[in-house]
Amino acid sequence: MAITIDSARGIFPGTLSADAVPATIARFNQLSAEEQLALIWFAYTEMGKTITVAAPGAASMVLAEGILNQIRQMSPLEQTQVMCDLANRADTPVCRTYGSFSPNIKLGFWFQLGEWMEQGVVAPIPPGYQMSANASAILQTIKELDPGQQITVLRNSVIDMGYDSSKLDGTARVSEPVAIPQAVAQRTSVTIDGVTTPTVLSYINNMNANDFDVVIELFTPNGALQPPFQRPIVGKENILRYFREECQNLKLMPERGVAEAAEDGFTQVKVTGKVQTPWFGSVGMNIAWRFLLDPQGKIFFVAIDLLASPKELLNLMR
Ligand code: 45D
Repeated sequence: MAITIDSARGIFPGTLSADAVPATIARFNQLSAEEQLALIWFAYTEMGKTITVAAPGAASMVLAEGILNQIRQMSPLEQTQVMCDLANRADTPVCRTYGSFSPNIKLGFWFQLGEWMEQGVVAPIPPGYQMSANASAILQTIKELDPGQQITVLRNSVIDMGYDSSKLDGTARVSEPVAIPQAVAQRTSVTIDGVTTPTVLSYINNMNANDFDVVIELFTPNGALQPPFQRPIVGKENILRYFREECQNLKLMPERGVAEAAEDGFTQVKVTGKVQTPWFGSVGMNIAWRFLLDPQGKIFFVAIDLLASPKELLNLMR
């Protein structure tokens, strides 16, 4: 049977990903907009006690400045309405602008609103606000997740807000400028216990150097990359755009892995380790990479999974 992207998605089927993340998001999405905002507020402030979020770079803030200043000028009631519109994914000018933002700009936008809510510049969650039993239960679930899963729930809830960007054809996407790759002299190179596959090492080292033009050449023309909890992104052009928009300044810290022969001369490689996002330098997310390389050593498929637990870092079984 010929290898397809669909069949590739099933390699290393014993890999347990953090199903609690999509399950929690699904429960969150059932709440009213007002409850969603309150819940995220409480989750975010609670998390802020143990992990610190880094302020976004100036370059990305400039891109959100227009709607941020608009919101700042509004009455408290209007401000609350705008935030509810975002949670409701309504079709309004602000929601359309937000929908055109890349994930990092969306996060930067909320980071600023959060600061302003704290300072009282933007309508806060009313003091003494009582969440419904349902929302409280979801908050409790979030508090019990590990930090890597908590920040993923938070990120995914923010990304889904605003007007659906897939309906925004014709509107330019707004994303951070692409930084130049790290100078060769400053680069680091990883070692992975059990894996010496050059393509895999080159993938990790060049991702860490933001050298996406090199990373993309490791893929087959019809290759695919599957981010956590997402459908595969197919084809070099789409993957390169994704790298530029969403993968700058990540820190990939693989620890161990296995490489073994697969059918048709392909090789499958599973690597586990930690990844840090520039947003939360102190959080090491538990990650698996599941690569399927073609006979020439090019990446036909790679899935990135957020693992269910640290125990999964040791699971290298087929
Ligand atoms: O609604 O090899 C308020 C890939 C209240 C690439 C708020 C990868 C109201 C290939 C608090 C104001 C990328 C897949 C909201 C590897 C309200 C590859 C604000 C993996 C919303 C390894 C909330 C990368 C705020 C990974 C400000 C796994 C929330 C990256 C902020 C993971 C939340 C990155 C933030 C993650 C979350 C980043 C900043 C999970 C950031 C999360």
